[in-house]
Amino acid sequence: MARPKTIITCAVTGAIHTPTMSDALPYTYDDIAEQAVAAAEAGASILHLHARDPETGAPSVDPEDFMGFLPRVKQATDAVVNISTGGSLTLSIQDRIKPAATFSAEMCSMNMGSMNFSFHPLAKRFETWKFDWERDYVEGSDGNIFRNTFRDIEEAATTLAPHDIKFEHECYDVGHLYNLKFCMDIGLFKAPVFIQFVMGILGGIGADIDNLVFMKKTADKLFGDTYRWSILSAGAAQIPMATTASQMGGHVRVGLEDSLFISRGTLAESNAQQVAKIRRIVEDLGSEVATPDEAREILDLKGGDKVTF
Ligand code: KMH
Ligand code: ZN
Repeated sequence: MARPKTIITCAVTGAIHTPTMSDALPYTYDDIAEQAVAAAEAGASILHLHARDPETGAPSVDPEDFMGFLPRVKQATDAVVNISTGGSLTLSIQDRIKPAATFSAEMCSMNMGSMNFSFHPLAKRFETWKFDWERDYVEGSDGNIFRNTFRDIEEAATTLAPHDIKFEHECYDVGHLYNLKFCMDIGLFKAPVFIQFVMGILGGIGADIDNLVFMKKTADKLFGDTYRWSILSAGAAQIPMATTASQMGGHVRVGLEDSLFISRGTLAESNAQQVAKIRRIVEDLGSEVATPDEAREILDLKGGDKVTF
């Protein structure tokens, strides 16, 4: 039997937990558009996109900032655009879901639980900062809660339901899988769901193989064969965990949002470099990478002609 194709998602911009300390991380409209297109050309069939203020690099949920790059991405590639609803740790769910609703995206993220989501240890690594807001934001993350209550999730799900958007259910720990199951049981989300196992965030489950197997076994128990899954791991674990997951039948997410590195201690030059690396590994290990249209079929997406940008 042919092995199922692997969908590569690239999270190009980041914003929630990615300071701009690597010059490779895009924050202007031009750079975001160029890196997104290059990532698609390298083999990413889904582009997970955040916006940033093009002057300050700060996280933005202003639809105008998305308009700086979305039409260009759409024109230059047929990749699926997945708009973040994570925004930043300090924004309300109402503000965070505005871009996905405004542009009736094919996909958007849906964070499946409230949690500590901290990157304050990063503050110790830098002496100088590119932008004024970054030190306080990074240092202060030990006092923030990434708020995604059941009420928030319900509000996001019901507001976005008329747009027929496929959710990337971001599950940062085993309990989030149970949250998703509960939300499905009360009718907020329909099978088959697409689950992103998020590993290695301080506040969530650690990025190791035992934990991946546990997440997968729990998802099997809760959702049977009515789900698709992918993995993202923060920092140095990004490519090693994606490699393992791809061998277990999972899809993979890479991108500068979750790791600024291409290998231990070496900064990545671009998003496309990370995509090319995981693509090479997946193909060397005997799987094929899904095209955007194959990703649409696997995930049952509404189609790139149904978005409003
Ligand atoms: N970077 C991930 C760990 C979102 O955009 O909604 C979190 C994320 C959340 O992707
Ligand atoms: Zn994101």
